[in-house]
Amino acid sequence: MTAVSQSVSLEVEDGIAVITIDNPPVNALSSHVRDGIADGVEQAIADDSVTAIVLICAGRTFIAGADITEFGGASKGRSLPETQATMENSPKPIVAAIHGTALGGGLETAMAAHYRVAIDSAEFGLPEVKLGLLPGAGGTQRLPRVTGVQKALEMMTSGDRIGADEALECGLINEIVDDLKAGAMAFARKAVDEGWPLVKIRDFDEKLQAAKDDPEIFTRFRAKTARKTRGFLAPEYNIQCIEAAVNMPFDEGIKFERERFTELMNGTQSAAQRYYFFAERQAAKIPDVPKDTPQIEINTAGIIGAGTMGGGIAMNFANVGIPVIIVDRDQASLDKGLGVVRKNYERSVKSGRLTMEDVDARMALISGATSREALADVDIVIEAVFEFMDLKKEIFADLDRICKPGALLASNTSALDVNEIASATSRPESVIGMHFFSPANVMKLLENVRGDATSDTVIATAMAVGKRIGKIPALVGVCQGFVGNRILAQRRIEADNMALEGAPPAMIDDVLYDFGFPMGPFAMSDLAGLDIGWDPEKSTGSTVKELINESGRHGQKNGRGYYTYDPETRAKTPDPEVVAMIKAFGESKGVEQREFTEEIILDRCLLPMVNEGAKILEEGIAIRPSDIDVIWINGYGWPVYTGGPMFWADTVGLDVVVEKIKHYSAMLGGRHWELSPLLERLAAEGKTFQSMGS
Ligand code: 3H9
Repeated sequence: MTAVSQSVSLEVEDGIAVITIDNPPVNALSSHVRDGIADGVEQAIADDSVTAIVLICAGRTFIAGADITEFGGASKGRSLPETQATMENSPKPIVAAIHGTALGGGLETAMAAHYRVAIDSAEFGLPEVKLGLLPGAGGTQRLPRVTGVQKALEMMTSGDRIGADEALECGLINEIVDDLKAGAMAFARKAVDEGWPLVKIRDFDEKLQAAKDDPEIFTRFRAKTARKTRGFLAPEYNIQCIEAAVNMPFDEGIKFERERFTELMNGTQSAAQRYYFFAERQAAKIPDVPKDTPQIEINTAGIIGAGTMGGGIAMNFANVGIPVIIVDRDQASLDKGLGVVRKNYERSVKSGRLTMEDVDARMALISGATSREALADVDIVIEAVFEFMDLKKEIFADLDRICKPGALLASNTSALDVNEIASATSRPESVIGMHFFSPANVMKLLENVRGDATSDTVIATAMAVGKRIGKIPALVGVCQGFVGNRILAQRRIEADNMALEGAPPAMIDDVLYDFGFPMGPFAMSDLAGLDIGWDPEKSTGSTVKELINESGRHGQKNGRGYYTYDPETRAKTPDPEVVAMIKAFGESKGVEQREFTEEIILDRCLLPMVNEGAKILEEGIAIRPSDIDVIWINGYGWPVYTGGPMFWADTVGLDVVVEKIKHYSAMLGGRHWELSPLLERLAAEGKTFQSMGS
């Protein structure tokens, strides 16, 4: 084996040159990989004993894309298109041998080979859209030529992967092999022996014809995905590039792709999304809990409470094959809870995401019990009952008696003191908060809450099990509301204050919707139910909440809240009576009525969140600013293309943020406007949250 570059080697076996890329962890296309591939191909072409070339990767995966850490830096060595041209123009056939994930630039490299083979577990995708980008090395022009326009649209705007079977069916790969290297070499030999042509995807035009005949395909696709892609530039640019593939010759399409790619790469959305990519991975790292900390082996789980949360949490475990026991007080509650779980799964059958067999297999993993004694042998218990401290303490005392030593005991509390819950046991080191977000089977965020005594093993296990069940875990400390809800509460205070000062709730909601949130605070309250925590017996019209509930408005559930809801379509219309009711209440309390602009509303909603985030960092409740962003993006719908509250504040400029907070503090007062010393210091030093490192 000869080294071609620091990460690429070449070996000739029986007339086949095998070029191996070994650039851990994911064989990203660093400059030495791009140079190594091109040099390796050139050496193989020059070697008369070589008849064909196989491109393969060592380690866990085929090339997973461009090296994202190189983005924004000075370009070094050959560009990926140059390397691809060397491959595509090779007079000897090149076979890409794929395992793991061929993603982004990795798939684009494979598409510049003449043939592709893969093992059956391999996956393929162009996930650039998730980084606010589009495939910038010919992917937008080659993929639709292979898969047809509809599939390319789906793959490139979602960034989702397809499996080897689907790739074979649509022509993205030529064969599925059992033994990757031997299979690829045999394929290459056959290509030579049988004189197969040097296939260049750039020359395929057949599969573009359907879209040429039906140009409306793009209009329909845009309409269908508009809601999901709202605010994002990258999905629209991906679509435009596929349109270019249909309407322009290949080389012009490549030029169009390059221009659009460069524009996205230099824009703030992609900067935010690339930042988020690393932030999510960083959140998994706990500075004082080493990577090799021993973990509890999780083979079985128990959930206390068969309500919406409990059922949703149980689904996460069943989805990855972990048997789970749900405990509730009586059979009727259990039956009801399990019925909801089944209905949720059946909805996935209707949408084509699961088969009926999948549902049966998952339901078979979920059992019910009416006694907590059933949890004696499980490895992890997650309590998901109402937020009453006394009830939680009673449950944890019982779990302490019942559960085997070493079991992880978690509470799904969204605000209560995990230390107090742990104090009900003789093993506080085993207790941790695991705060799931509703609906728990859908929402990605998991706030793991470490108590004072929580052991490293329990923390490491909660983080790992979170990842295993498909969540994005972030570790936080104990305080009222933890990170997510504590910040949410600040936004709520200001939203309510603005409503009392005369800003219509719908105006406030619209500003946040336009910023990129899925909905504003008032629409969110209507969805959750306005009567949560409202007691009709004790209601005296002394708060806006009481007034609204007393008027018979309880939110979406009865079609009337801050908005009125169409019973058929659920479409919402602002309710002028509510606006008047809140305004009159404000005036009766002597609240000064003000004029509002979009900028003022946005400032008053978002700046207290940033300020609170800074206080959370000062107190050590969050490990790093980027964890706060991960929490807000995954738990509360903060638009990822602005990077989360802390990244967004950096882009606004912390000096501007501080100045505005001081202005509002002087004008409005209130604890949430008291400037965080950390924020003030960073601004004074001309620094950013990102400069705090991690
Ligand atoms: C692109 O290709 C643009 C082209 O079209 C244009 C070219 C001109 N670069 O996720 P993991 C690191 S855009 C650098 O925990 P997993 C990651 O940070 C790219 N580093 O593992 C982590 O580091 P650490 C299109 C990367 O097994 C470590 O690898 N491609 C890259 O759960 C392990 O990662 C993508 O967007 C990278 N490209 O998942 C694919 N990728 O250990 C992005 C990963 O220090 N990558 N790292 O925290 C992924 O989706 C997942 O990493 C993958 C593995 C599925 C591959």
